[in-house]
Formats: sequence, structure tokens, C-alpha cells
Amino acid sequence: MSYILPSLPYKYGALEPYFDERTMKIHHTKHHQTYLNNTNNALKDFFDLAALDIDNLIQNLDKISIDKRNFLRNNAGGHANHRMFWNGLKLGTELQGELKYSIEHNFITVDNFKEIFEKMAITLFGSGWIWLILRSDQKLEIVSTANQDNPLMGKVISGVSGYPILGLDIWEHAYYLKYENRRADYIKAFWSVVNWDEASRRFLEKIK
Ligand code: MN3
Repeated sequence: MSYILPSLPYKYGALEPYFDERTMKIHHTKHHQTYLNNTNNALKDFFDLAALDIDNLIQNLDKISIDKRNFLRNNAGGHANHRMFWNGLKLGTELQGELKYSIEHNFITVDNFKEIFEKMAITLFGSGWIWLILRSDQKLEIVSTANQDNPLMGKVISGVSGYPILGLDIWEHAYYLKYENRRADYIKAFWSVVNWDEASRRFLEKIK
């Protein structure tokens, strides 16, 4: 079995003018596809692991031989992260319900939550991701990971641990064609395309 590139649940231009069509297309068909191809190639010798859902696979990197582990950490991580990222984008949704309540409970106000998220995204050095995660103690936390690490990989590998509710790609390939070096503008634009319905779905799936 091998992983296949999931098609986007919208057209490449659907998130204009915030996320532009050209970036979305290259990001999906080139960058994501490459992580996917690399993952499939690396898994050729691991039939049992290749049958796992990608989110499950990245929680089992310790079962991969050491010579391939880092390669898979980067590429299977890339596949998992981008799959979640595409589903987490949509125009015109609204933060509401239990997730809104929990964000206010954990960060006092939604604006304060966004401010902390933006600050971490702006100051992340190098390439990586910013996440809103649900920790095992049911608290929400904003964290960053380097490269294509995912909080599901756990603390030993990614430095953080939790279930991702929301993720933002901070690699330059995600914004450079439109925003050039203006990362802060890209981060601001993200709030206009967050799929809060999907974030809520993920939250409700895990909250006890
Ligand atoms: Mn990317």
C-alpha cells in the first residue's frame, strides 16, 4: 500500500486573495507530492507500517530503522502536516461553540489567543509549524515545531506533545510567491482562511 495525494476539498483559487492560487497549486502538487513520494519510497521495506494511517505512522517512528527514521520523520511528517493543513482551510467559517469557549478559557480572549499565535509564528526561526494543540490534560496550548515535525510525534522527537487542532505552515514555500519576506502579512491572512468548523471537529473528537 502506498499513500496518495489527497485532492483539496476546494479549488486552488478558492482562498484568494488571502492564499493565492499559484502558491496553493505549487504547494500541493510539488511540495506535498514530494513529501508523499519520499514517504512511499522509504516505506518499501516496511509493509506493516505502510498500512498505517499517516497520523498513526508518525507516532511509530521508533519502529523504523535508525537509518531511515529521520528521513521519514521529515517526509511522513510533511505528508501528515499538509494533509491536515489543507483540510484546515476554508473561507467564511466562524469560531464558535465549545472550541471558542475553551480558547477563551485558556487564553482569556480570542484576540489574546491570536496575538500569542501570531507572535510565535513571526518569531519562529527557520522553517516549521505553529500549532494549537490539545494536551493530554485537556488544556489548549500554542506550540511550534521545527521542519516537518508534528506534535503527534511526541516530546522526545518533536519537543512537544498533544493533538493538533490547528496548524500553520511557516515554511517560505507557503507564502513567498505572494508575500515575499512579509511573513507577518501571511500570518494575518491566515485568520481569514482558518476552517474553524474543521478545528472544532478535531477538538470535539478529542475533548473528554
Ligand atoms: Mn508546506
